[in-house]
Amino acid sequence: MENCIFCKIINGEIPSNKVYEDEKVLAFKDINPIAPVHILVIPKKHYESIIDIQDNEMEIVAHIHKIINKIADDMNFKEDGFRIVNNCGENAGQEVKHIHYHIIGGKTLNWP
Ligand code: IU
Repeated sequence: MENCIFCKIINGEIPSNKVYEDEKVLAFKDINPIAPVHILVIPKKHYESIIDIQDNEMEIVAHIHKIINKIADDMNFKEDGFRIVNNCGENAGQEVKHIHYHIIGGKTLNWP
């Protein structure tokens, strides 16, 4: 989508520190990490948020979670734990309007 920064990262117009890529998703390091490990997982197809993903397209969400599981394994997070965050819309403080799942870990995390 034009003017979407994450679409530009997917297209290679803007560089990123890639962690994983396949035909449906891209995972890359967050440019402003809030923990020792902070990775974003995004679908290559542009959706603003989960609200825009139709019932018959939910397979992509399962795929994203499968890749999150793989990355958690690669990072040795499965014993210590980690956090998955998906900010959806204004009240959640979603800044980038291309759905993304944060993988945050490598330290004890406070909540909220
Ligand atoms: P949020 O869930 O929309 O609040 O998070 C957006 C994240 O995208 C945030 O952690 C930014 O640091 C991150 N990010 C990035 O990694 N690369 C970019 O070019 C931009 C934002 I703009």
